Amino acid sequence: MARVFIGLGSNLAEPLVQLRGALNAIAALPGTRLQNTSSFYSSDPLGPQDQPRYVNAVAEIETSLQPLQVLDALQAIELDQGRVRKAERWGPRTLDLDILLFDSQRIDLPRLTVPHYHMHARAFVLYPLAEIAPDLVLPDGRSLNDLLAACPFTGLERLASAPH
Ligand code: A4P
Ligand code: MG
Repeated sequence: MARVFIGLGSNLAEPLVQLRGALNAIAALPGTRLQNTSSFYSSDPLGPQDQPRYVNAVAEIETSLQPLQVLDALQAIELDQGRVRKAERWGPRTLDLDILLFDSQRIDLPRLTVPHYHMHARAFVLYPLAEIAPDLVLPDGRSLNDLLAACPFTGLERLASAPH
């Protein structure tokens, strides 16, 4: 079984509903157990500013699926929840599911880069991650605590509503 962290994000079509739906779908994947979910966070959009705020969260799963099988499954959930891929980079989306970490593997395939390439500097990834895995160390040896120290808690708001 691999220990995998997934970043969830949405800023269209009722983001809280999107994230809850995604968590249910992830929990139902074959060979997979949803171990933990962070709080939901409201976050300033990164990228184009003429889009709504995001809701972000991080989930931890245990899975017997291989990395590309997890990616396929997450992309299927994105499509199922109405995601339309647009050309605009970092534009609004109903649901974005990113594989942040897959055990301590480093993966560099055309379709899949792990750790996710920008996770080390994104508050909306690091703070939810720290809630559920405070002692985490990345494959390159950097600790989550060190990354957090360099990443201010700005533009983030922890939401009171429970993830489930
Ligand atoms: N891909 C490669 N590695 C991975 C991975 N580790 N996990 C490939 C998931 N996918 C991975 O992704 C493009 C391709 O990346 C996929 O086909 C997959 O094979 P995408 O989801 O279609 O495109 P994207 O998400 O628009 O692109 P990108 O560059 O991944 O965007 P990001 O980095 O995910 O940023 N602001 C706030 N506040 N919160 C957000 O969550 N998200 C984005 C999107 C912009 N601004 C945001 C947020
Ligand atoms: Mg993505």
